[in-house]
Amino acid sequence: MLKALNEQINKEMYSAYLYLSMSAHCSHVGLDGFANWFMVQYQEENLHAMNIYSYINDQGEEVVLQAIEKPPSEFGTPMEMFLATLKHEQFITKSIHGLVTLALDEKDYATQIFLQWFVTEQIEEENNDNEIISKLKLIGDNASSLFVLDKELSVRVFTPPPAEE
Ligand code: OFO
Repeated sequence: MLKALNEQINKEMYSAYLYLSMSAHCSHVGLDGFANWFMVQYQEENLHAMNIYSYINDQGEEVVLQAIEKPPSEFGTPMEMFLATLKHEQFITKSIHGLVTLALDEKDYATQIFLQWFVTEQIEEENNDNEIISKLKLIGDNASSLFVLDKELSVRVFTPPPAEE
């Protein structure tokens, strides 16, 4: 279980890196709202990694970090970018479900409860991507509608969790 949790930290850090790279790309092509959305996503992924990091520490076990894979830097259209984001989140969902299965197999009930938050979070993450993909489908090649969506995505803010007592 510990090895799998340490591997999940790496997957979350890669997710952060991937979205940071997408944010950089969006800034470069002038889609500042999209860039903001991916920057918030980057912050959320860091938080996911740190949640697992803290859990391993709290259980008196050792966090062992691995190299983070280089993310792509070319992403194509906003639609291609969000399809890639959804695909990546589906991969993460599978990974989280694999962790839950392992926790149950090992009768590790504490970890199973800890992972529930991630199971719920993945529903929200995939839903967010699907909503944006639906909007991008409606927008098609219409540049002015794309800028309206860009404005909409510019208001997303990262909300850090309340500090623990
Ligand atoms: Fe995107 O939820 Fe973590 O990786």
